[in-house]
Amino acid sequence: MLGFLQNWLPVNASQHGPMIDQMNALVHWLMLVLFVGWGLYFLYVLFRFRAAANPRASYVGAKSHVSQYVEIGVAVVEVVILVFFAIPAWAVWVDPVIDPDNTFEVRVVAEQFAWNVHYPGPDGVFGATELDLISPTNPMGLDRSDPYAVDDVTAINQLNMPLGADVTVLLSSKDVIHSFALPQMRVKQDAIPGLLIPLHFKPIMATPTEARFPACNADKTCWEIACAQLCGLGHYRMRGFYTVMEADEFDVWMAEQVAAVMPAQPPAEAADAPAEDGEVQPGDDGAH
Ligand SMILES: [Cu+2]
Repeated sequence: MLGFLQNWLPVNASQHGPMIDQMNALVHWLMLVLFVGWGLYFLYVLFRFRAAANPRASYVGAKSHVSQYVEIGVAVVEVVILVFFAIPAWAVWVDPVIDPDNTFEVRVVAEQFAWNVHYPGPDGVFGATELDLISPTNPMGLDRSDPYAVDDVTAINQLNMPLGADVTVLLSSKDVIHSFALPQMRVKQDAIPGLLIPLHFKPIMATPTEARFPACNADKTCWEIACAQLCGLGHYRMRGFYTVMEADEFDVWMAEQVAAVMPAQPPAEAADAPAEDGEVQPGDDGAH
């Protein structure tokens, strides 16, 4: 079944992905059994209670208690599945073990109809954001006067992340409910206004060149951030892209972004800056 489904599934590029696919295959098996079983039962009932053999309706109905016992049995099985399997599995899923030395945090804020991305920068702390500061040129409302915000990097519809890191996406929405879907990561989570929802996964495969924006459009190999929840008239064009980079490639890219947003340093401070940044961002050489 899994092999059959994989004809249509996108490539699996996250650590937990195989488990999702396995579950998907099990659910398909279950549905196949139910479909065939109920289909056969339907045909039996059509034949058994056909009008030609039953000219008068029966007003007595079934007298045996079999259906009652079957229903109780089904209820017991469902309680067991819920309490002993589903709830423990959910607890593991929402509270994953994260390697503290290898985390990568990013904020994603959905809006009609785009994905806003906010990286904390080399200091690892997200700068303050203010509703009043939101504008077309500052869709996150980032307050650059906050010391933590000076090195922050923002982007629209393009999310980059390092390979092999424990990624946490802090997801929220500005307006309506959207759904943040990364098919290759087997990740899908509603973005809900007023809530900050953490989402964990670990990319185990770098995005191949042919799947990187914009050349991927022609080959239909893009790794897309799809909005998986009908969110308004422009829902169809709420399309972002994401790229998993090798860790050193990501560091170089991030250093370039930070250099672009950091204000020009006065000469005295500029002398200190490369040494400070050099430890955090190995790819930062020559940026100042
Ligand atoms: Cu949307």
